[in-house]
Amino acid sequence: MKEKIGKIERVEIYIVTLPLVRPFETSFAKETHKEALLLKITCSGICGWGECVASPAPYYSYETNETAYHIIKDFLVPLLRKVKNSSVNEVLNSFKRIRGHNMAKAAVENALLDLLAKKKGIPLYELLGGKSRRIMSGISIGIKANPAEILEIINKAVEKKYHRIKMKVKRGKDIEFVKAVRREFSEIPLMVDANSDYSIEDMDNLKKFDEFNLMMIEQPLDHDDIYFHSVLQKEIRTPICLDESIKSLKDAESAIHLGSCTIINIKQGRVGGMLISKDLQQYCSDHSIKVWSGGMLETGIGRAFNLHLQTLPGFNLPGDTSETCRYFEEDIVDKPVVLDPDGFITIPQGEGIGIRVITERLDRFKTFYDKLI
Ligand code: OSB
Ligand code: MG
Repeated sequence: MKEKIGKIERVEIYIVTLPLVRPFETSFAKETHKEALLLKITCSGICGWGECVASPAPYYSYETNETAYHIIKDFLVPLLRKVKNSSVNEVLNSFKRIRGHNMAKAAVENALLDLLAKKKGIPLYELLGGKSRRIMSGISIGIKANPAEILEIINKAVEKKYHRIKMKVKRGKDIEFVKAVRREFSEIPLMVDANSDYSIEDMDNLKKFDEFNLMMIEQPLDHDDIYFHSVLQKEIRTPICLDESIKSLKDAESAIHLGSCTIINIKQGRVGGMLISKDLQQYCSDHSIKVWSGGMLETGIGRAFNLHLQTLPGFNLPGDTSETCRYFEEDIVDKPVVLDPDGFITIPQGEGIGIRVITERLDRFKTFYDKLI
């Protein structure tokens, strides 16, 4: 991205809190609301939007919306203030001095890319070098009290033609639950996500997943582990997909060289943005590692970034991209994500991310606001 950004006129932060249609439970938390930090950057009267994928609590990653606010306000925005004739790449390079905090950095990068695409009058996927194509869909089902509840959700998803089903598992809510699903749905593309609930001592239990013909098991071991996943992958047939453990290109290189996984869940927020995601996808392609785009229960803004990302070559597995109505009754954007009759999702075609924020809803769901420039 060599294009100059121009003088930044305004940077605003909103935190919105949206009720979830149903609580979302993982091995680490049960969420009833989505709290999202949104960033709006205005330049020559054009505004770009970004969404930070952090949560209020540091259970998925150490970042929270509060730490993201701190990093954006006290470190990233001061660097943005210096921008007069810099390109997006130069700005992102200046961010490298700040260690970690990928989610905060990604939110700023998101807004700059949306802004740049709008300035050029092109959709974001075109700016990224992606192709206009419909993308595949997939749902992520939270942990439920019993298998019957999961079966009911899968029934509806199959009717809607979702391309794959992911179910969350944790110790004690795993093998029997998957067995019950496979009994009813012997053929559906199915995978599980453990969000780091197991340790290498659980090897014997993890081997039991092998009989269910799963597409993959996502992040079985520690959130920052790479080595023990390589030990596990040698013992189980089910392909391992890493999520939490991959926060940079270097992590991916280590994991691939060690044989810790054959699939990577690329969440653009977790790895620090769309551009690094593109590099990561290319690196994985070069090393025969499959990738797909994960999700973080994003509002329509973050969801749009995930959609555009998946137009890049290499995103050939269905990800965690599902319809807005599975999460929110009212989103803050004008175009909810909906499935076509064959289960595919059409990319918004306007300039930038291709969707607009509904001001009235932003105001109604806003729980915090600050003007940083
Ligand atoms: O591990 O992929 C995950 C949601 C929040 C935090 C972590 C994860 C998830 C999901 C949901 O699985 C994905 C989505 O539907 O947005
Ligand atoms: Mg995951």
